[in-house]
Amino acid sequence: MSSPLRDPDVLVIGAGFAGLKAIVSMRASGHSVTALEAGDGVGGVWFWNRYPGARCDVESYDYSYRFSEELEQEWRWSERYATQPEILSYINHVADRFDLRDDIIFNQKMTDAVFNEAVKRWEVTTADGSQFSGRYLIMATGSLSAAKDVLLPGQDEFAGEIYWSSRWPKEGVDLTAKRVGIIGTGSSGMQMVPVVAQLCEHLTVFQRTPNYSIPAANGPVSDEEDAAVKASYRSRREAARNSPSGLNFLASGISALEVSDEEREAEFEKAWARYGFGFVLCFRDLITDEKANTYASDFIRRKIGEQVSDPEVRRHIVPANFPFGTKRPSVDANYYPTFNRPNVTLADLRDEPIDYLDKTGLATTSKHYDLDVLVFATGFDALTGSFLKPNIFGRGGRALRDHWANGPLTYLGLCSSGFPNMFIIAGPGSPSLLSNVMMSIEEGIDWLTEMIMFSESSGYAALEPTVDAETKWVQHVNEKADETLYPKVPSYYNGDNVPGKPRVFMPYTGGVRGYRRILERVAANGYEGMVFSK
Ligand code: N01
Repeated sequence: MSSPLRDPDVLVIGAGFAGLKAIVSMRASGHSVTALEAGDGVGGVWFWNRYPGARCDVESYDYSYRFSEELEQEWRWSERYATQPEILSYINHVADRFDLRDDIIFNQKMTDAVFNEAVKRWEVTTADGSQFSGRYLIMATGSLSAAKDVLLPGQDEFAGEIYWSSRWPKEGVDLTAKRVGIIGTGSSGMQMVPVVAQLCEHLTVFQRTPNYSIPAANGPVSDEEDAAVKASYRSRREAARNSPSGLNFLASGISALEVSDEEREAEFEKAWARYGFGFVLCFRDLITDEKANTYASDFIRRKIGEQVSDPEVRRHIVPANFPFGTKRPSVDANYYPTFNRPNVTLADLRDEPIDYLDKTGLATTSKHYDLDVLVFATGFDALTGSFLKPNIFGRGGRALRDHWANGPLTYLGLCSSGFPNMFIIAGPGSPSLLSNVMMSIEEGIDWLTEMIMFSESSGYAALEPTVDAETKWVQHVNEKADETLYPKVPSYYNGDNVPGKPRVFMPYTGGVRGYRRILERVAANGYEGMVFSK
């Protein structure tokens, strides 16, 4: 095994799904590559988010690499929705199978990246002071990897244990006979609650905004199902590539408004029973038309209510006042019935906001909850956090933080003007979090690799988007978003969950297929919007 280069052609930051794919593609295109990874193993979010119940809410066969048919054929998923340990095993398998560790340096958290214009190289410093450089910098740092900072009054006083879902200890946590509190009811909280409730003595769930969730309908994958997927994997991947979301669901072409009540109800029942996250696609206008969405929201509220026996809990837990899907919905396994257990309490923070923590627990404005363990499942500085936490300086010493002060500015969600040879994977302005992110990662990196090859074969040393192309792309992202209900609702898509963050809708809503067509057109036109320099 050779040691990774300190000054390769390409520096990749992160060794999660995107970082590993970047190594594979950069090697294949003849580049030397080194990935710097903050953790001591591969996996990115799947390395850190080891909380009880963590699993993927995209189907395993779709949430996996498509770059190697051999890999597709040899890996055997055990469940429709894979658990975090299974996904981490898969990522480790990929790293081993393709000898990717040869090009990864672990325990290296990037703190600074500076573009040296004289030599046209990115100079990177990590937390322990180590220095690296690369002609290209690929930020494969993830859209949901920078945990949101939440500090409650008196947090230091609490004598119990505090954990974060996004940094769960590798060695696990013994919750037996403990009084546990979980703050947050997004996907992480909702996945954790049913599992933790079975492990601990008592669980209190501190909920601020009740969200919508669809049942996962998870289950083991039979040998017959596995064989069937593997026999037609290419067509499955093609269908996903040509869908709006990159999931294995084709969007319905039918409006929820143009069918009878009975037909609509039947379609909702079908989606509820099987589609999971794909519920959003069961009619074409659930995210664009308020009336269509109201039908879906009412249906889901009814279904949620039916799972909860206590009318008082039901009153608090059924989401209201915002349309289904506009804030990222969850896909759950037994979340709502968990509140029928005698050892589970729901605390509604809209009625009783958190006041402070003290030695023995958490006080809301109306009650003190005695706790041994407090878990923060409070989410992420989504889409921009992992790019803006490090100090990144582009041409003329301009900070990315300043360039993005009023919201992220990208061309195609892949690069930013003034930051030559720096590329971001599944970043703001790409379908990213509105898609099967595995699809967006692979498509984005394939396209970038082609563009780099084009640039080099034409004798160029640096490339970046023009200001004009970037401005028009951001405008287009906003216009597409304005055709939907997304911008109307507080969510992390809009930056609303982080105090002080500019309110801008960040992902691209034009769909995986629509986005790819734009990428193809840009490439066919000689990478219009990019400026290449010798
Ligand atoms: O984070 P979230 P998450 N006081 O931001 C609450 C992906 N994911 O880690 O809505 C009290 O969704 C906050 O309340 P509110 C998936 O894309 C995927 O759960 O802001 N409460 C909310 O309830 C997901 O969408 C999988 O009012 C506070 C919760 O904390 C994304 O990651 C699995 C608070 C945060 O929810 C993020 O999910 C897990 C405060 N100060 C996650 N601050 C897969 O299956 C926040 N909250 C692939």
